[in-house]
Amino acid sequence: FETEKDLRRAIEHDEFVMYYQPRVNIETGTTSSMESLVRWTHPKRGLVNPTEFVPLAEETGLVVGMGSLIIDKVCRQIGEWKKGGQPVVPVSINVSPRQFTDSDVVALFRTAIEKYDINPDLVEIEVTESSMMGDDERVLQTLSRLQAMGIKLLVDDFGTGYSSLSQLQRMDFDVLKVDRSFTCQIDRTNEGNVFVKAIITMAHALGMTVVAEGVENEEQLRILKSLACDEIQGFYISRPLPPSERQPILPRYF
Ligand code: G
Ligand code: G
Ligand code: MN
Ligand code: NA
Repeated sequence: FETEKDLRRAIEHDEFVMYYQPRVNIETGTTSSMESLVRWTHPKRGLVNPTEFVPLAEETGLVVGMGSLIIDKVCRQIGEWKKGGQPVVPVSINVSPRQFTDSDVVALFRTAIEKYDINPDLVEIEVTESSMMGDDERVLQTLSRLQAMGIKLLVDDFGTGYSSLSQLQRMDFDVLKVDRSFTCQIDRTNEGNVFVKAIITMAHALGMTVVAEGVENEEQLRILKSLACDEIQGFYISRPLPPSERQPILPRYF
């Protein structure tokens, strides 16, 4: 449990580092993208996971300052990979609802993309439905502007309370990420498969790429393939890793 004061200091000193977890094409085993996931290098506690501080950051509004650091950090990392001469895959960034309402998120992305001289199609944004629940159209317009820049938009945690059908009617998302809670049912019950199948069919009809999150074993991979899922992410492929352990960044996993 972290205090607000602690978190405020973390932002001032930029105590955050990003880990990267690949998203893999289910047919070819090649990496299509990576999700960036924040970690806090706490001076006393060491590496702290986001489940322990992102909720407090969101409640207090500190997520806006933290999010600005993250956008810069991820774009800088993409620029470094690019300079390293390797082929680079796109990287997705989780953007909290308040980042859309309480900051000029278009300017943040534009500035970082120009600063590190990267192509906007190397940047993707993950949002949950709560980002889009405002009473005005501003968030939708902001998302459209980001998409017009060439940034792909992903619906995160689809199927949970935070992400559902109404969201898909309001925005042309590029990619749908099926929440882990569905994936962990598919190798156990036939009913689990039915839900995932329905989500995949709908997403494809809407022109979206489908990613299953939280894939932990081969059986899940096999079933997802039979259900025409496009991509998988999860411990079966790789845990999130820091850039130093992410070399080469474009392995073929199967
Ligand atoms: O990496 P982990 O599974 O512990 O992440 C837990 C939660 O924290 C996830 O819901 C994820 O969306 C959120 N999270 C991880 N990284 C970031 C980030 O960079 N920004 C924001 N806003 N949330 C993040
Ligand atoms: O909400 P979001 O999808 O952004 O959260 C991603 C989180 O899920 C990260 O914290 C990551 O560490 C975690 N995660 C990634 N792959 C797996 C997996 O295969 N199993 C489990 N249990 N968690 C995972
Ligand atoms: Mn995510
Ligand atoms: Na997710």
